Amino acid sequence: MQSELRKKLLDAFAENRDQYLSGQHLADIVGCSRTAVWKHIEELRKEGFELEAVRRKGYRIVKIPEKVSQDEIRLGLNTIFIGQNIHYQESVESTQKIAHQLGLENASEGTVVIAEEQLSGRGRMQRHWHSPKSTGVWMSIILRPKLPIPKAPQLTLLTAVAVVQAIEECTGLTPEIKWPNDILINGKKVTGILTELQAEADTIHSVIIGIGINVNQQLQDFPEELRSIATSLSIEKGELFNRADLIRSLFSKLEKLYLLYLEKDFSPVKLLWESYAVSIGKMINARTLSGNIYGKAIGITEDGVLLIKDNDGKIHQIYSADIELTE
Ligand code: BT5
Repeated sequence: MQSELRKKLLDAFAENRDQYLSGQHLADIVGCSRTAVWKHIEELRKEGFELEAVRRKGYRIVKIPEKVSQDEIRLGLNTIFIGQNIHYQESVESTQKIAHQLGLENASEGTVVIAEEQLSGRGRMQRHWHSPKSTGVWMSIILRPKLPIPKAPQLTLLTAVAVVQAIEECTGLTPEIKWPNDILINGKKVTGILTELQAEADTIHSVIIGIGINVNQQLQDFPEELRSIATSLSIEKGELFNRADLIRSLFSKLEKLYLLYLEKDFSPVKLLWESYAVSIGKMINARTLSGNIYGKAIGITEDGVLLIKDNDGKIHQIYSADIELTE
């Protein structure tokens, strides 16, 4: 209830960014007393919001804190379910871990775990994901599609499309997707996606989609070993970006694509994915658990499986691998 009031208040400020809103007007919109409005405004101030109060005019938001907690993200969020329920913490081991727990506890679809920093962020196969404080987007989203398990990889590809669209919208940069889960700008990794499942028998109970986006890091913020392979939006564009804007845009793109996918299956998403894919049509080396496969990436199947044609003309279906572009 408290948080419902807070959301209405923030929505009112978001819709009237440059105007003063009187205490009474806010109380009417939110449906509470003027004293309650005042209390909420004091709480927002404690969280770092700057709210100007002018006698006989009312309140106006002057500055939003550079954080990615529920309140900053809710300011102008226009989704139905993704991001409507946010678990925010300053510092966590991994947002995946918390999201898994919430998934088991039946958290609603679209629940998101976000942190300012991760102490042991992880990639695929327990690799480390570098997640320094307040410079990137480190989050995990819980979805509950009623799908058979083999379809789950499609959600990684769908998420990649949503991330690319959000980055394009917020920065004007044009990222590319490297199958299955890397988003690159000028050949360097700006985002990684980690899709994990909670399944019962052969159906999905929940999908935990981990997304790590490098936003405001500078080169020296990356450890030595990542400097030649990783980048951030800020390095590429030469300016700093508001992470909450990016997250809102991502929630909105993701929700639209996900609803489209549930209604029309993977085909429309596949077309979009292919338009952003850097690997298709190129010679690649795929390192799989059962060995290396070298050949031309000729496309993805309806299930999101990568197809590689080797030099003998044999077509291999790749379900999971690290790929390297060799041309
Ligand atoms: C991924 O794994 O790319 C998936 C990364 C998912 C991270 C998110 S953050 C929120 C959520 N919570 C988590 O704990 N994880 C998820 P993979 O394809 O295995 O790539 C991992 C490799 O990327 C590492 O071995 C490094 O080489 C490189 N790497 C690590 N940190 C990076 C960074 N910040 N930017 C770019 N590359 C990085």
